[in-house]
Amino acid sequence: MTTVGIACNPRNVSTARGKVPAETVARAYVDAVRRAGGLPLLIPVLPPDEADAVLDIVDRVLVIGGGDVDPARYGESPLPETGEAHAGRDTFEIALVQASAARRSPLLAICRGLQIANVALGGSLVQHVEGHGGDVHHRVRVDAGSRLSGALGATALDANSQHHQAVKDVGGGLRAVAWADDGTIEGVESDELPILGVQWHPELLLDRPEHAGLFRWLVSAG
Ligand SMILES: [Mn+2]
Repeated sequence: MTTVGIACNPRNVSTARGKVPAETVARAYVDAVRRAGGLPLLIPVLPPDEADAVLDIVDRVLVIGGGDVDPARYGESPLPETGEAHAGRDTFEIALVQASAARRSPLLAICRGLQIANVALGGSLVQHVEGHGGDVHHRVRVDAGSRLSGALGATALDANSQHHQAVKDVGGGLRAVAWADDGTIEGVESDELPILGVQWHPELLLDRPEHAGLFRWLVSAG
């Protein structure tokens, strides 16, 4: 069975003992991997030099949503709209993306996952975009002939939108392959590496085959 390591979102959660730090993954990601035939394994935030040991165990990686990446990671100062970063998560996920790339191990990056993957490969982010937060839906146009359109089985689709940041300059080896009508980059991939990144949340849209196709790609690619 293909194992998919899902990088956790570290958060403080309320318990009977008050707030405690926890490693979290929304159940929708777990179900999405299982429905695609994969075995999901949750990966906590670890020291970056342990990313390689994780990849000795899991066949591929899913990097999920969450808070903003520290703009210092791409050489900018934070704007007022930018949220506080989790340094440990940024550091570990950058190492996980770079280690996956070094091994040419398949990687699916969703929302913040796309943003951290782009930064890990040398790209930068728009720190605030209007009109993509809340839970609006918008059309996405996908480059015909791209790996992303192959995984989706579509070159145009309706996507949800729960982000306020987006890709600015694409990282080395990546290229933009999907856009909203306002020009916001909604998907990236690489010609050399088995990486797909999308800015929307396909795990919440599994009743539609195009979105489920992204998880089928993750489980079966390579
Ligand atoms: Mn959007």
